Amino acid sequence: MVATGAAAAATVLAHAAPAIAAESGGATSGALTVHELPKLDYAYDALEPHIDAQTMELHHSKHHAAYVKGLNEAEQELAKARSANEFPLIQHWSRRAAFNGGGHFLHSIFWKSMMPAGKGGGGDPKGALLKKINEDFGSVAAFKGQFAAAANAVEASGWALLHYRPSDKRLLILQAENQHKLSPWGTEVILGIDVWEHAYYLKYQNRRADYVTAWWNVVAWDRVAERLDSAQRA
Ligand code: MN3
Repeated sequence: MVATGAAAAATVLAHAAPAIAAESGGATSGALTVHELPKLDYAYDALEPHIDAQTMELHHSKHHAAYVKGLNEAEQELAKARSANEFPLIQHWSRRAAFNGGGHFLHSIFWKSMMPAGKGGGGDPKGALLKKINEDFGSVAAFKGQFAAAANAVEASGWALLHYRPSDKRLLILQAENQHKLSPWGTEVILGIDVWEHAYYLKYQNRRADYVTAWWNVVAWDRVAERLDSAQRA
C-alpha cells in the first residue's frame, strides 16, 4: 500500500529530505513515497483452521512489516547514493529495494486474496474470471492442479503467481524465487500464494502440499476477479 496525501508527503519531507539535503548540498527534487503496512480485512484468527492465527500475526506484523521498513530505507538510501554519485551503493540499495519491494507488493496482494472460508473465501471462481480460467487452462480443476504444482515445486523460498499479460490477453502461472527473481515484465499479478516456510511451518511443518491444498479454502475469488478486470481495462 502506498501512502497518499499531504500527511504522507509531510512525513517524507520530515524524514528523508534533511538527509538527502545534507548529501547533496541542499538540492532536493521530488518526494519519496512512504510505504505503509496495509491493515488486514479480517482478524489474525479468521482464516483458522486453514492458516493459524500465530502464523498470520507473525507473517503480517513482523515479516511484511520488515519488508515495508526495508523498502523505505532502500529508497531513501538510493536517493542519497544517487545524489552523491556513489555507484557501488546504488547497486547495493537497488538490490535491497527490489527484494523488499517485491515482498511488500506480493504480500499486499496475498492478504487481499484471502477471506475466511465460507465468508468470501473458498469455492470456485465465477463470471468473467471463471470464463478466462476455462479459456486458458481448460477448467478450474486443471488450473488449480497446475497452480498447486507450481507452488509445491518452488525451490526453497518463493511464490506461485497467476499473472495476466495484456499484450496477448493471457493468464500465466509463474513462480518467483524469493519475491523478485524470475519475475517477468509486462504482466499483472492477480493471485499469489506465499510458500516461504514462514507462511506455513508452524502449522504444517514440512508438509507444504497440505498448506497449498488448505489454502484454496480461503482464496477470495471475487478479489481475484476484480484484479483481472482492472488489468483487462488498463
Ligand atoms: Mn511471506
